[in-house]
Amino acid sequence: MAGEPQADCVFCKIVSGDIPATVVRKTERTLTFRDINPQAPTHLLVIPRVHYADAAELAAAEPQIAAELLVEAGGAAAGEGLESYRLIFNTGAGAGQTVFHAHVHVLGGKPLTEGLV
Ligand code: DGP
Repeated sequence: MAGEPQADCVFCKIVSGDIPATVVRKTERTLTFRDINPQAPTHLLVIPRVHYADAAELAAAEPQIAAELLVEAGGAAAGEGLESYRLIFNTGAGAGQTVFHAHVHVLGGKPLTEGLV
């Protein structure tokens, strides 16, 4: 069912606590934790607790939670002391999405003026 936890989803397992993560921030509806494979000095992931395959599906079904991802991303960036940062929503395998539970990457702590990451 839409939004329900998926047994084979690594981020659902982080939400449930079955897989550990370095959580830096949480709300009733979101979780923010450090990426296991950081691509920048600060690399966080903000996810909804509910399961949707990507950010567009989340936004269609739960627009308030989708908006909260952005609020949390900004709050997390400020909490890391970042003045500049990049938000990335990889959507689809062809765009590099590997975990099919909606998430936004928060990248910062190095110059990000060239390339995508
Ligand atoms: P994407 O390519 O947009 O689907 O990014 C998924 C990110 O999730 C990738 O940067 C690595 C991260 N990741 C995958 N598995 C885990 C995990 O078990 N723990 C944490 N903290 N991050 C994970």
